Amino acid sequence: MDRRSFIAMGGALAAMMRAPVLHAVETPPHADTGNDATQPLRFDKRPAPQRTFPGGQMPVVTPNGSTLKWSVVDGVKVGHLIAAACLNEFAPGLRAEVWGYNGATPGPTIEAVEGDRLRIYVTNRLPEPTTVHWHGVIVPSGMDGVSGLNQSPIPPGDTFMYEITVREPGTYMYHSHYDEMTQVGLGLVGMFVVHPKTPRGPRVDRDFVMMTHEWRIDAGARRPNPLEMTDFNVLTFNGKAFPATEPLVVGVGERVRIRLGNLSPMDHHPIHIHGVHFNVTATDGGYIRESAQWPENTVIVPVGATRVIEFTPTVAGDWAMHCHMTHHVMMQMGHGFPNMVGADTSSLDRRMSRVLPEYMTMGTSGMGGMGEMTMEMPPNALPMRGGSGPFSYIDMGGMFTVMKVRERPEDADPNGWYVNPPGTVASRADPVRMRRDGVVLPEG
Ligand SMILES: [Cu+2]
Repeated sequence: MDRRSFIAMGGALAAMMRAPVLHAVETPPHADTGNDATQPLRFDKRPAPQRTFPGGQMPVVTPNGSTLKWSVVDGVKVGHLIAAACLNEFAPGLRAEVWGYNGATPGPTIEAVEGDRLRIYVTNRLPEPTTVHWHGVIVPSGMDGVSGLNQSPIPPGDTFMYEITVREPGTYMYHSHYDEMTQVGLGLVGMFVVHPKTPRGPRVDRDFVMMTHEWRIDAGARRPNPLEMTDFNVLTFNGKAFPATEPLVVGVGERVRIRLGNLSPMDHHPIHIHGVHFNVTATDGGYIRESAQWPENTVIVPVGATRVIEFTPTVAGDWAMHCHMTHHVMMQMGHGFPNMVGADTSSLDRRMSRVLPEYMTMGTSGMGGMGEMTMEMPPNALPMRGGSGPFSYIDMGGMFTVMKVRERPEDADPNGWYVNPPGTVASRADPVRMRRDGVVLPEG
């Protein structure tokens, strides 16, 4: 191939990749929190959970999300998933057009009981074919959803029917299995929970579903870039970046289950929870018998896997829950900066101020305060952003949320902060006390 035809081919390829996606965009009601970037976020109080599943099991709660509605026809649970482009507000100030199910990413959580017969219609309103794979659920081969291997892809505008009986209780997922890089990357993912007919292990009081994802959204861009392979800059729990992540309100002494799922394109997420020790009780391969459960503070959730953790909080408070990869609690400008830590830029700043009076080099003493700075930003961007906390600004964003452990969770305001008993908050040391304790500052 000569240089000219190579360039022409490259041009055609580039044009193809920029091909506009033409279709109606549905705006899901819960994708917009109704807040703009200047207003503090408010979350609604959730009604007390009711034990509506066999053996008194709790229904799952998907923070920031919803559960798929069933209608029952001749004993079969019938549901409908519509794959389409939709707007997702990642956090106030940043929206992008993603691909989701029923107007959201992740799609509604599918919740069923062991032995249920499910009939799920899938309508394709995407500009290209799609399928749905029921990740971890054992189904007939022809219902497994791998395009070309198990079925023909669903053409745009068409509706296919999947019918399965869920025999193995557990924590699973669902996602597109056609053009996975684009479709999973753009958000065609969801969780799939099957409750056992007879409860296993200790009865839980709270049952949460949390799905991790990662996105590349350049400042000002309308859509995430599904071609990104390494440099993700928006990290989410259930499609939201902190401070838009809905807090988990739980009670002291309650048994809490969190079902974590990861369909990020490329990264495993070590999810760390403060204030509790937990056990890993199940994966998408089944339950872990009690003698084999492993206590942890951090559980790594690999790409394409679920991890179920259970614990009983004993200490009331506001406890951080986040991915422990430090770049996964940052936003769009969290990396890709020149390293200025420790650099002396005073003479540069002096000279720059002659032409730009406001100029100041940032990052020389670390980057902790950057989220609070008000900078001129491109529209639709969250370069560096966390959220306000009870003491000061919380300088983490992305895959971060707060678990609010309360003595009386039924009365707790999800927007409120823990009131610390006197004498239990770290604060400035008293010099007299320091001297008495023999703490002497070294010279320098
Ligand atoms: Cu992570």
